[in-house]
Amino acid sequence: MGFLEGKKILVTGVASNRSIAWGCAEAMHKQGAEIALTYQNEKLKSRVVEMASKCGSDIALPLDVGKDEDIEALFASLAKRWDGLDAIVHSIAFAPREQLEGDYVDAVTREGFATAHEISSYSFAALAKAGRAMMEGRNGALLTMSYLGAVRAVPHYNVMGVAKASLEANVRYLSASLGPQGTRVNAISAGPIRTLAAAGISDFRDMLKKVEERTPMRRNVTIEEVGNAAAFLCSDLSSGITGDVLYVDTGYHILGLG
Ligand code: NAD
Ligand code: 0WE
Repeated sequence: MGFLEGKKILVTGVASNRSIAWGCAEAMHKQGAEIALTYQNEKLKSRVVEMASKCGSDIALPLDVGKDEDIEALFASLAKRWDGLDAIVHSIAFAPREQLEGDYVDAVTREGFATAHEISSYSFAALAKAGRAMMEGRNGALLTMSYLGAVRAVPHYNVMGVAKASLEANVRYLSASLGPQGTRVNAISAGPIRTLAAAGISDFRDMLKKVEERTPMRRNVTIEEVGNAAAFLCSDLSSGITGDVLYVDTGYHILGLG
């Protein structure tokens, strides 16, 4: 029997079969969880519907986290299918493309900063707030995806790093706020993975190669590995862990002079 048997888990951020969110959904389904997926727009709908069916689910709902009405409608729809919710996986980030190029001070703008923070950090609190009622009193878990750029200045990651620092602080504040009702809140800080969000980032290949050469395990991490850690953090096996950031990066973050 899987360690997520009987759990109902909402997974956001599936855009392709390379998405970290997909690694999470598959790993959680394997452990016996019931899964619901969300898709950002109509273009992604049919793909996400099909991927939901691969994890035995017929629940695929629209969610653009830039829209308050989408967030409200999501939990209203979910409440019609499920009597409660055990976990939410937030696997969403966005900054305008120009923000992720060149020098930070040259690139940053008021609008780029606001968008990155709204879509990549505020949205996690917004999902926590809207999902709170359905999660109350059932040992719930919230999980989000971060990156090393939250705590180190990584070239070109720029305002996304500042937004990930906000996201990790969000994890701590949400965990203090929701702990009393039994909801735990954590993040995984994943190593670089070739996904749609990484496509078109110039030099991403070089970055993967550099990490592979230097990291303790001498290879990059996979979405299956991130998914398995995510399954653990959304399960009762991690019942004593909240407010924390778990690095799933083949050890890269422990290096000094890599
Ligand atoms: P991905 O492109 O597969 O997933 C990103 C998701 O964000 C997509 O599904 C997209 O639809 C969604 N999204 C963007 N704007 C949205 C909006 N307004 N409303 C709803 N959804 C929106 O890429 P990924 O690498 O799987 O990214 C998932 C998470 O993992 C992100 O938070 C990213 O920062 C984080 N992460 C990625 C890496 C990496 O190297 N790929 C490393 C560490 C952390
Ligand atoms: O969080 C991310 C990337 C998130 C992301 C990606 C895009 C590309 C398309 C956010 N916004 C956008 N906007 C777009 O228009 N990662 C952890 C992957 C990533 O991106 C980098 C990295 C790493 C790692 C960018 C520069 C340097 C390193």
